[in-house]
Amino acid sequence: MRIIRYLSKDSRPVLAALTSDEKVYPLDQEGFMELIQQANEQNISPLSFVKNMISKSKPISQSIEELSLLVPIVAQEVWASGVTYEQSRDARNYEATDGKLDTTTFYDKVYDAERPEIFFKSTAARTVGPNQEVYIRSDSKWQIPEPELGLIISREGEILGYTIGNDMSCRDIEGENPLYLPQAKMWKHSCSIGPAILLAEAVKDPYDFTIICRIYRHGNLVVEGTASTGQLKRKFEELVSFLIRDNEIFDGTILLTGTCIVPPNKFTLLEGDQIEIEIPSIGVLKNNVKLPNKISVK
Ligand code: DO4
Ligand code: MG
Repeated sequence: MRIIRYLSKDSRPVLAALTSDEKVYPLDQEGFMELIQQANEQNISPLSFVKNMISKSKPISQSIEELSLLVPIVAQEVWASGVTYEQSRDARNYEATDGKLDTTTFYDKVYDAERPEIFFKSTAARTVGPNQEVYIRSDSKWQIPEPELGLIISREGEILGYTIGNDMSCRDIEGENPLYLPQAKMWKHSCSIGPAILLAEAVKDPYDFTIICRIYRHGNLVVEGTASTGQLKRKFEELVSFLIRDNEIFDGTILLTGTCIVPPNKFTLLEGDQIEIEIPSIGVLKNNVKLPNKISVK
């Protein structure tokens, strides 16, 4: 069972359940966390709560493709884990050593350390949903999408659901100096989330998600990669426990779990590219790339 949000004909956001046969049932709740709270109040699981509600209603006539989808949860904060996959460690080493790979780095260290890398990625205002534009920076020449599984977590750190995230990143800015990480990771429209939240209860093995990334330029497929959350070095609970340690997070915080697909080193995103990130049981997150008002950097 998945949860989505879409814009009604009269431009109101609607929360809805999306069943495995792709039927859409509007729900009464305003948002995902309200649904979780009401299920808790009734002492039943979110999945049973949603099943009860849709058993008493009818699906809408439109298909999911016909809907104007919104970000499935308006998360006040999005956090992200880094260097949780070998592929990311190797790519970070490549950019940090100017492609020479002649020395070990702090990326090797963090990959093996007990403490994971966790950084602040986005706020609700910077985050976009399905079919909205993600932006590239005007002062970077090496930009990529980072396709990642996202965890939706409660303030206590319970994993409530899974979604797809794009941690847009600038390889040259981060490679120049790790202290530039916030600029390499966070700017307007640098994070995309969606199209749905898969309820955690509906997932047998979260280490068995396939993640696929496709990038199209002028309609041609120019990058394609596939990976599995089975390649993750850490456990999701471990990442969450470090995020909430001595910290206070909001209900419905998103934690991205790191990238395991890196486009070829020569590749950079350009305005007009189309990014698709697919996790088959969740959906396909599609975003076009835009270079907003270019400002000249001296
Ligand atoms: O160290 C930088 C962040 C890496 C990252 O975002 C990732 O591995 O997904
Ligand atoms: Mg990342």
